Amino acid sequence: MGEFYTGNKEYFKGIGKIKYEGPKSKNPLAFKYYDSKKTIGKKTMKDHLRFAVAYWHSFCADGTDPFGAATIHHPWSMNANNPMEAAINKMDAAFEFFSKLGVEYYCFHDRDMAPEGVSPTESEKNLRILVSKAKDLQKETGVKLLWGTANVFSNPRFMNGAATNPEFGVVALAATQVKAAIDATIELDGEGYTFWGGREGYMSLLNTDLKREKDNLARFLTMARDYGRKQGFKGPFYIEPKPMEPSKHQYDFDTETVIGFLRHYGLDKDFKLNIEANHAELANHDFVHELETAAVEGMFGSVDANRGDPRNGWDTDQFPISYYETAMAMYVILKMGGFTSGGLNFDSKIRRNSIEPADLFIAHIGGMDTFAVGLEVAQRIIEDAIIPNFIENRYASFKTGDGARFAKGDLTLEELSKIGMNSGYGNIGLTSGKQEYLENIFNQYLLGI
Ligand code: XLS
Ligand code: CA
Ligand code: CA
Repeated sequence: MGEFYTGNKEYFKGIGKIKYEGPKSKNPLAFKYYDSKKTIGKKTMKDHLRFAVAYWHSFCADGTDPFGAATIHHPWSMNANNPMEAAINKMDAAFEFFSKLGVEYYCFHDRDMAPEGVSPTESEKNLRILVSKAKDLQKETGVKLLWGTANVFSNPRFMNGAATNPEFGVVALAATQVKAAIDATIELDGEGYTFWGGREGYMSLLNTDLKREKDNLARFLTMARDYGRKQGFKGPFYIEPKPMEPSKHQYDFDTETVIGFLRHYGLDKDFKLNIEANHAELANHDFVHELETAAVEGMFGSVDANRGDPRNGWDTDQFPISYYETAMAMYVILKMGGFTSGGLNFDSKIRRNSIEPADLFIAHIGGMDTFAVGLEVAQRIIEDAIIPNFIENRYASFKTGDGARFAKGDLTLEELSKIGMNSGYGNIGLTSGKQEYLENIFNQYLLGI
């Protein structure tokens, strides 16, 4: 192929391969900080960041919101004679976009890629046709699949949930989709498979058997895990926490809840976390809190890169723009050795009034630049080691003497209490936490000083 892929028709006309032009460039269609080949530490930016484009937001979402109709009219859908033709055109547009932007990965739901048919058999057939086209385009462009998933929340049949639905028949229909989506992920060499429990939760406890629903969810995930492994899928399964919306309460509330759930049901060896920034915010957590919580438990998998709006409480899925947030995120990710199977998937959508085709590029360029800056800042923090050393030294009292015995689990409560008794009140523990000092240093790193 040439510099980028175009099918029978070029959808993003007038936009070529997006290039790195450096921080002084005013070209909206150029990278200012993301220089794919630049080495940071031991790896290139590209290998650190493992960017993915989300098929659903970028090629399916049309700006519809609860108060108004579509504003973004995709040429690949508008001029097609039927849903399958639209899906085929959409895939050409998607791979044109991936190859012009220069991302390594994409992510998809079954229904983003192929339309539902009149029966489960026809739906599977539709998906297989598009998967075979995707396989060819992946080969042609070198773009890879980060993860696949099944949309078992949009169709009205899932209004009461998928795996947690009170009707067994709906649970079985969710299984037909999940099985086919796992097959598609394997066929496309996907590196992971995601479960986001959109409607796996409840609206009211007056109609819900919470224990049964959680058991059913675990049973369903176990079956999916067993099927995937039987078919030779070696990658991680991801659970993506979200506290609410569309349900009032979702079972995968946040990282800590999901880890507890996975361990309780014996799924923690095969499942990891896919952490979304906006969902962290909805759970009243910082994004970095969710990342760190997963990382310290060895459960971190992948990231859905986006942001919410601090002034409202719903899932706005905006593109990341905060250097502070991406620097903190990349610091956690670098500290634990970087991504293994996961990556940074832009689960972000352009605003309803961003209606020019170029807006989709500009949004992704901004997100990629923001993470590139975050990566550079995080690398500085690690190389300089002031912050990591500060944290290490803060716990120095657990490294020697009785503190070390405590850390090893060698003390009883009686012994510990006696140590306290003997030491007296004195000045123990009155050491400054130095938060402001560390925040100031962090700001210096942000400006590259
Ligand atoms: C919705 C979720 C969804 C998952 C994939 O809020 O973010 O898009 O990432 O099903
Ligand atoms: Ca997401
Ligand atoms: Ca979201």
